[in-house]
Amino acid sequence: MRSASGGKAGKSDSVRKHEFGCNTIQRQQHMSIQPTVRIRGAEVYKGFLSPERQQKIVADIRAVLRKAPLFSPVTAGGRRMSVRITSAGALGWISDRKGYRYEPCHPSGTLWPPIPESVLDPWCRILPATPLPDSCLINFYAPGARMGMHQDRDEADLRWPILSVSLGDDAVFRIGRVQRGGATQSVVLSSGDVLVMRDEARLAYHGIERICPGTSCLLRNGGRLNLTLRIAGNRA
Ligand SMILES: O=C(O)CCC(=O)C(=O)O
Ligand SMILES: [Mn+2]
Repeated sequence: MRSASGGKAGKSDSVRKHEFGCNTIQRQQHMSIQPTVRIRGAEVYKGFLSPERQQKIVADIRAVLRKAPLFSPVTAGGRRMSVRITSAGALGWISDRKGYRYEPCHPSGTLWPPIPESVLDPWCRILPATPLPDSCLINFYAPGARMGMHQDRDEADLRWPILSVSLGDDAVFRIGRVQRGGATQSVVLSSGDVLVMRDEARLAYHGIERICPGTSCLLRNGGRLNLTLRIAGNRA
């Protein structure tokens, strides 16, 4: 029995070596990171970033903010948003009286700083086969700030995923359907959680109902930072 299967085992061992040693697609599938929970198709990776990685990202984002300070955007209708924003990368999202769009420069006229490597790390680990993002929108929520239900649809190609990193105080994230209105579901996003919206969830309406002050001591003065990595421009 042993020797009979030994001969066969020798052959299948080499097949297995080929499958897991040489076939990149199978290796990626075999090793892919699985979400903790899915909500309306969006993937939530709870506790994905260790406290050390979170601290490194915050330090790197503080350096970005020194070059590209947070600002309070207004909508085309003239309503001031409660979140303050800025960006890193080749393109940054802005909103003003002319509407929503991506721009190569901060409103001060300087180019957005590059996206720090520490921020790219979760993208590379969760989405290894996807080209690198060219935009990182940085949202800062002080207590009381929120973000209304919306779709992310200002990017040139809406098929690419969006990956969002939560840092600091907890937030109640709400997600509905691709059509406006109807039932929604919510999940609490805590510091270090990563959320990915792709495939059927890519165009789902979503928003931040509220943040929960005092739930994290990552940020010296409290509040919540959210980083969304996007492929905003055209990719060949
Ligand atoms: O703060 C969040 O978790 C969501 C942010 C968001 O949806 C956006 O910036 O488009
Ligand atoms: Mn969004």
